[in-house]
Amino acid sequence: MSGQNSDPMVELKRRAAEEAAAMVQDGMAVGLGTGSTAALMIDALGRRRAEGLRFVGIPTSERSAEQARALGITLVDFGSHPQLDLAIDGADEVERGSLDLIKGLGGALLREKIVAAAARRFVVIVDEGKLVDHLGSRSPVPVEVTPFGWESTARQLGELGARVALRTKRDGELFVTDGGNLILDCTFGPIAHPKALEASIGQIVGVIESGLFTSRTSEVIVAGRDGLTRLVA
Ligand code: ABF
Repeated sequence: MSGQNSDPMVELKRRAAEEAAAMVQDGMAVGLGTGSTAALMIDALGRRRAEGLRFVGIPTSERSAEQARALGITLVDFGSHPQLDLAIDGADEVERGSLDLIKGLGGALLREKIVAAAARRFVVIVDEGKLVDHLGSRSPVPVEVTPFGWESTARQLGELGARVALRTKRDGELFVTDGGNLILDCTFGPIAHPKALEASIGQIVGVIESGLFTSRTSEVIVAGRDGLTRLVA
C-alpha cells in the first residue's frame, strides 16, 4: 500500500491518513482500522515507527494485522490493553451533522466497533465522497449475524423496513467474516433516526453487531479536492 499514486484523491486520502497518524504519541495504544484509507494510515504509522515512535496497536482485521506486522508495528490484545488511547479507521458514510457512521462494507465491522468502543478517542478518515446528509443515502447497513438461523434473522431485519441481501463474494461464495459469521446488507434508504435503528437492530436475536456507529466519533478528517477539513463532534 505504500508508495506514491498518481490518483489525486488517493494522495488526498494519504494526507488525511498522515494527519491522523500524527495524532499518535509515544507510549500510546492505538486501534488500527481496516480499508484502503486505514491502510494508508497504517503505512504512515509504519514510517513513524521506523523513525523511533514507540506505540502498540490492536488491529481490526486479519488484513490490517498482516500489514502492521510487516511494518514492524507491535500488536497487542485487550488482555494487556483493555482501553486504547486512540482508534483510527475509515467509514462508508459519515452524516454531516452528527458524525454518525455506516461502516462494514469491508466486512470488519464487529472488530471495528469493539476497537472504537474501547478507545478514548475515535478518529475517522474519509474522502469527501463519504459525507452525506442522512445515513443510508447510498450505502446499505451491513449487519453481522450468526450463520445459524440467518434466514430468520434476515426476516426480522426485513420487518424493520430493510431490503436484505446475504453478502457473497465475487465468485458467488458466501462472504464469511474474520469471526466466522455472515453479513446481511440491509438497504433502508435515508435513515431518519440512526441511533434508534442501531438499537432496534441490536435487539434482534441472531444479530451480532450492525455497521451503524452512532455517538462514537470524536473527529472526522475529510480529504477533499480543496484540502483537508476536520469535523469535531
Ligand atoms: C472500513 O473500511 C470499513 O468500515 C469501511 O467499510 C471501509 C472503508 O474503506 P475505504 O477507506 O477503502 O473506503 O473502514
